[in-house]
Amino acid sequence: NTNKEIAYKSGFISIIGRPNVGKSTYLNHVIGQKIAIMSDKPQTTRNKVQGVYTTNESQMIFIDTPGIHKPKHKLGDFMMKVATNTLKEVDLILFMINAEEGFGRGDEFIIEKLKQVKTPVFLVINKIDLIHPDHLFAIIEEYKEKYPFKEIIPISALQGNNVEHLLKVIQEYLPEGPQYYPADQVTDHPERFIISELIREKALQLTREEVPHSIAVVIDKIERKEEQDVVHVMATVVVERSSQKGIIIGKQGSMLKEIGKRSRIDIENLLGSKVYLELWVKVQKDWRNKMNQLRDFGFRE
Ligand code: GDP
Ligand code: MG
Ligand code: K
Repeated sequence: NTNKEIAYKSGFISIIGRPNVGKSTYLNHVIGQKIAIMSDKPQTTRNKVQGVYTTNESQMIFIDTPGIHKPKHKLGDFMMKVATNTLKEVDLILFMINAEEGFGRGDEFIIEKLKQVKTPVFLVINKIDLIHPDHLFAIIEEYKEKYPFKEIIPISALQGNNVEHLLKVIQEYLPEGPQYYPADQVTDHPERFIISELIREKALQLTREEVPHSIAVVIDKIERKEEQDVVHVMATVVVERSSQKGIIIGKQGSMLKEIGKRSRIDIENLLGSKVYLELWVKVQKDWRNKMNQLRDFGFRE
């Protein structure tokens, strides 16, 4: 049987690394256009960014995981938790370093985190255009000792050297899977994931063991009304049974109101602006089978 069909592959890829190693440059090169991430606003630098790269053979959903460095600010612990969970749930991690810089404490911190997850990790040595080839071998030898990287791939994100090769190797590691996003979609709202996690966290905190961890929060809309300086967020809490829906809503809507109030405060901190939050609850039997790991990525059917 020579007519074997080649299965479509897809997966989530987290790009981590110290600031300025070239993560955004790499993503922009791959995606082929600038991704609007409002990165000049300090409060958004800790947010997750997605770029989606789609071909006939595969779809790669890239995730920048900024929370992976030093938890200093108010949302720090939560961000660390989100970041570590993200690393667990993705299919592949790209740990990017700058070939010109030596191994530092930031790298040490990241490697400690990598040791806590089972996800395969590539070492991506960026900015090779800036170093002598001999130096590359020394870097590879040094990093081999620190962590069992599945692959070690030198690139220049700026000049595009080896970027295609890296994509090929990434594809080899992706599982069979569907095309999650339309082919023309290159980026999702960067705050989407964190906002859904913030709401999910409040729902779980307030309902305790009455509602299982299987609830999901889907962000339906994030809309910035410039003239009013308010961000309108519409989100749906997805539960599996109508009894759970009752608990989430509470007496005369009191529980949902409290979930909304606490979430709104955190989202306002995150976005640095006033937020109008509209929360809905929906029963969707067996959504886990359908949405599986996607819930955490704010996927919407
Ligand atoms: P990030 O903080 O990891 O997202 O890093 P950026 O993508 O913002 O890149 C930081 C700086 O490094 C920018 O000035 C980039 O132009 C530069 N840079 C990124 N990749 C390369 C590369 O491959 N070679 C060189 N020479 N510079 C690069
Ligand atoms: Mg960046
Ligand atoms: K990062």
